[in-house]
This record gives sequence, C-alpha cells and structure tokens, in this order.
Amino acid sequence: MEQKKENRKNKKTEEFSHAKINWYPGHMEKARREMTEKLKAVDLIIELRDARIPEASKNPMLNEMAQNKPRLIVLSKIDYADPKAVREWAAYFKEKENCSCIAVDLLNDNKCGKKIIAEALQVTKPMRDRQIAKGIHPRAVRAMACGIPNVGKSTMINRINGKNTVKAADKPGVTRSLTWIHADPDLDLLDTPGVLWPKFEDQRTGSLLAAIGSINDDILDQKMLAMDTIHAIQNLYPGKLEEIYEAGEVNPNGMLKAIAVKRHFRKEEDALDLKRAAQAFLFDLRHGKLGRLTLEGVPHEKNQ
Ligand SMILES: Nc1nc2c(ncn2[C@@H]2O[C@H](COP(=O)(O)OP(=O)(O)OP(=O)(O)O)[C@@H](O)[C@H]2O)c(=O)[nH]1
Ligand SMILES: [Mg+2]
Repeated sequence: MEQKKENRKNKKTEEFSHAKINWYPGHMEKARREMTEKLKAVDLIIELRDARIPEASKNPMLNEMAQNKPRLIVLSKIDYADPKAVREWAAYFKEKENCSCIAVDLLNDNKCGKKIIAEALQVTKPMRDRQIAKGIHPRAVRAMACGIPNVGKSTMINRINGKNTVKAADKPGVTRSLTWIHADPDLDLLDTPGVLWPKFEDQRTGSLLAAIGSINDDILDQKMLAMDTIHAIQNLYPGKLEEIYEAGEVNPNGMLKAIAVKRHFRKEEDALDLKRAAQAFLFDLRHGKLGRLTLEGVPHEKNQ
C-alpha cells in the first residue's frame, strides 16, 4: 500500500518535471480577439518585450494579427538587463525584423516617455505626411501597446501620460480590459491585457517567461524552474551565482542548497528548505538582485 502511494507520488513528480509550461487562460483568448478587432482603428503597434529575454518574449501570434501595421519594439526593464546584450538585440531587431527598436528603463528614466513618443512619431511619419499633403492637420497617432504579461505596458502608458492612469503591478495578468488613454497630444495609447499563446514552441521559452515572472506562479513547480534558470545562468555567466551565493562549483540543486544554507532556510528536523531557496532565487532574479542579466544571446550566425 505504502509502496503504491510512493510510486504514484513519484510518477506525479516525474510527469510534472516533463510537463510543458503553458498558460493561456480564457481571458487571454478573449483579449486576443478584442485586440484583433481594435487593430482596424490603430496606426501603430508598440510591442513591448523584456530586455532580459528579447526573443522568448516575442509573441508569435502578433505577426498574423498585426498584418502590415507599422511596428515599434520597446525593450523594457533595461535596468535589469545586460547592456551589451541589449545593444546587440536592438541592432538585431532593426536589421532582421526591419522594425524600429528602443530600449528603456520605464521605472527610473523619467525621460523615456518623450523618447517613446518621438520614436512613435518617427515610425508613423509617412502616414502623418500623407495627411499633411491632403491639407489635414495630423491627428494624434493611435497606438496599441501589447506584449506578454508583466512586461510594463501599463507602466509605459503611465510614463507617457505623466500620471498613474492605468493600474500597473508586479504580477502577471493585472490589466484585464482594453482601454484607450489620450496619453499625449500626439499619441493615443490602447492598454491591453498581457497575452501569451496557446503552445510554446519549446520548454525553454516557457521556462524563460516563467523565470522573469510573466507566468502565474501558482501553476509552476518553482524548484524545477529555479534549477532550469540556475543552469542557464551558469552557462551564460560562469561564476556569477557562485560568487553571489558564496557557493563552490555546484550543480543547480547544489546551488539551491547553498542558498538555503546562506539564508538559513530550514524545515523541521533541520533539513534544508529548497522550495524556499528556489522562491528566494526567483525573487532575486526578478528584482535585479543578481546584477544585470540577459538570458538569451543574439543568434550567432545572424550576428555576423
Ligand atoms: N525595473 C523595472 N521595472 C519595470 C519596468 N517597467 C515596468 N516595470 C515593473 O514591472 C511590473 C509590471 O508592470 P505593468 O506595467 O503592470 O506590466 P503590464 O505589461 O501592464 O502587465 P499586465 O497588465 O499584467 O500584462 C511593475 O511592477 C512595474 O513597476 C522597467 O523598465 N524596469
Ligand atoms: Mg497592464
């Protein structure tokens, strides 16, 4: 009986460890439909991506939805990202996706609103020039702010508007409806809910999105996620975590143990609390406490 129970428990853990992370609740599908409808009234798409995962935070459904609308990529949270990698990604998107791209710190840079407005006007200049040629005074550009959950869409709108008009908070899924904001005399902005897509192309994409906090933590095995992410950081930034957490040369599980020892996370009977260590590690990563990191590099062959 006990053995059977144990087997079932192991099977569950095993199934979970190979399960794909996916988060596509009904409100996202609803938002996707509403965004597609609203696109007719939109001159420009401002797509926010997280500067720590510039490729994994790209919504593959957007190309299909956006058709030929002008597009501006805003790489957010550069205060948490590796400056060299951000420069490389911005150049890559300009070249490969033929898109304007601007990298910003929406939280601390109070000039970034003006920079985004200037870029939005630049991207839509042909449209505005056509209006002027017809003798029409160009109206405010209508832009849809879209992107994955928790990337900073609402924060960007508040920055441009100069006040806290829409709700922004440090968890995914805060915005639930589409709202137009007359954010600047030259720019109307549509705030939209963060949207993911029904199936991630690979497990890595899901892990990266979860690592930066764009997926509801309630559906995640945080210990597994932390170990995946530790592994990725150990490859990209050798020695960095070892130094921060005062660990020797250890594997991801050993790193969690080192964190638990350093922070005195213990359960009953003095065993190390690795779940709490995983949560602490993810918190540190998500709040820039591990320094400025970008978790994926520009594809090498395309970077020549
Ligand atoms: N450090 C830093 N934090 C940022 C930046 N941009 C946004 N944030 C923070 O990220 C969190 C999420 O911001 P939101 O504006 O609510 O993100 P959102 O994309 O609207 O999220 P949803 O509505 O849930 O899809 C908030 O705690 C913001 O303060 C940035 O450039 N740097
Ligand atoms: Mg929002």
